[in-house]
Amino acid sequence: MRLFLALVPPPALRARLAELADLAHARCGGRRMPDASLHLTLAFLGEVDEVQAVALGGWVRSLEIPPGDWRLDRWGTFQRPGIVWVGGRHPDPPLEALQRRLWDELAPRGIGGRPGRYIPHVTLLRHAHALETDGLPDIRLDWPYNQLELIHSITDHRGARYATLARSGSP
Ligand code: 2AM
Repeated sequence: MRLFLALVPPPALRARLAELADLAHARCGGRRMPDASLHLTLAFLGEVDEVQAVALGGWVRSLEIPPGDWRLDRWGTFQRPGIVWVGGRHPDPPLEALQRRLWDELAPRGIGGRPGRYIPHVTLLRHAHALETDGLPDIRLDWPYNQLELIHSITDHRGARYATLARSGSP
């Protein structure tokens, strides 16, 4: 099972991100993320077996995460695989501390793959034809959060869809 830990946007923010995805798609093409799939990955865990997934679910439910507020105020792109995203202009210390804490707790649970550098981002497009974000509107959005989710990425011929396995602070 391919799993990751993520923040899921509150409904009003999801709607705003969806509008931005539409604008970006009109300009850059590619594959727009479905509204229901918009998220911020905190840690990509990769492939784990079912026993590990159950244990990770228990751990996630036991987590209390400090409430935070992430400012989204920039567009960005990754060359491969043609990702257009929105994220923060400045580093966000509480978000980075949360990401570090998660990896500190994942390592003893047998999960590797801690990234050298964490770039918090919300993917809006994949396989964009043009990685050009000039001309897209300025952004200033706030993402209040107090919960993270353990999510299963299920891939089939239609692409990936996501299923939440556990939420923090909800035993
Ligand atoms: P992306 O949006 O930048 O592609 C589910 O696939 C989530 O995990 C996505 O947010 C994706 O990031 C991220 N992800 C997928 N593969 C990854 C990898 N090898 N390393 C880090 N993050 C990855």
